[in-house]
Amino acid sequence: MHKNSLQKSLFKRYPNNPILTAADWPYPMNTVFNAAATLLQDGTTLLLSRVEDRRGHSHLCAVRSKNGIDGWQIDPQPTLMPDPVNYPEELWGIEDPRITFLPELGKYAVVYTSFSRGGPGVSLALTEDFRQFERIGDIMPPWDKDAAILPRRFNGRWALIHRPTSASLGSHIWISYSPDLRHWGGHKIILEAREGSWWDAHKIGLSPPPVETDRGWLILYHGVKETASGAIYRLGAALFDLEDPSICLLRGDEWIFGPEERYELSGDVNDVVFPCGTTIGPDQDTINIYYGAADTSLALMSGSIREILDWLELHNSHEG
Ligand code: BMA
Repeated sequence: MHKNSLQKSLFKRYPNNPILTAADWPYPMNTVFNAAATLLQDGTTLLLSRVEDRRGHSHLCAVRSKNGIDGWQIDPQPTLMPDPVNYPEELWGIEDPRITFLPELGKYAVVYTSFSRGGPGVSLALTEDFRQFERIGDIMPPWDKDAAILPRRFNGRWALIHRPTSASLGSHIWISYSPDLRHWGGHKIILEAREGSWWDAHKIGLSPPPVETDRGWLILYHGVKETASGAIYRLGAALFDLEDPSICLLRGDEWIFGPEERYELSGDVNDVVFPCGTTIGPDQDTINIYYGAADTSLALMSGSIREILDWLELHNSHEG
């Protein structure tokens, strides 16, 4: 019996999870996890998955499916490889992408973690087809990760949600703005990690890119609890103002999704669920969430945006 079986879950796991594992891959590698997701113009689901090779370095590989569930076509070669000669910040790999379609540019923004000697930083590339990429390069220096761009400008400026870490301040979620996607400023904390025994104490980060709803920007974020047997990565929710995404309207008290199934509890890193991408169904309410499980495989769950927002209203708490 699952520990949460007495509580109604907001999400249903796909029964044949995991949807993608190393066994599916057309070339040698170690693991596939933490994939960005988007729906292409023709309705195809594209996942840009993080693939870790057998040196331990990651690259990105595109996989496509007509129904977003099975029949995945995996690119026969890595789609986006680290390029440390031209981008030294990519020395030890590129990880954990998030995709946002930017209608103003007619391009997808792919924000990913570049793993440099200085630690993880945030990099940006633009693409129209996930075959050719225009690298903008490092947009936030180390330590910084878990970033995504919002799909439109606010008062003329693009907005980036990200998670810098510093010894004195800790690991909270920030927003920064840019007139041109290259120069960023106006940095501000928008959601703080809680403290003490909370599930999201000390370290939080954006998971998938914010989802626009009629009540505000829905942010699903991961919270990390340090325990005697290691860290537990779970998912929580918060809602931000539609016109000013730096304003937090609601924040859930409990986590809404955590590791319970075998493939989430055990793998290269135990006790991790780590979503980096969502797609929205034709009913405009179903949210499909693609998540890395135990840093080893890719899994899928779905829920209802309306139910998550209703839950947030009942569970709103700004205590820390
Ligand atoms: C985080 C990120 C994720 C990873 C998670 C658990 O810090 O590096 O890529 O899934 O740790 O190992």
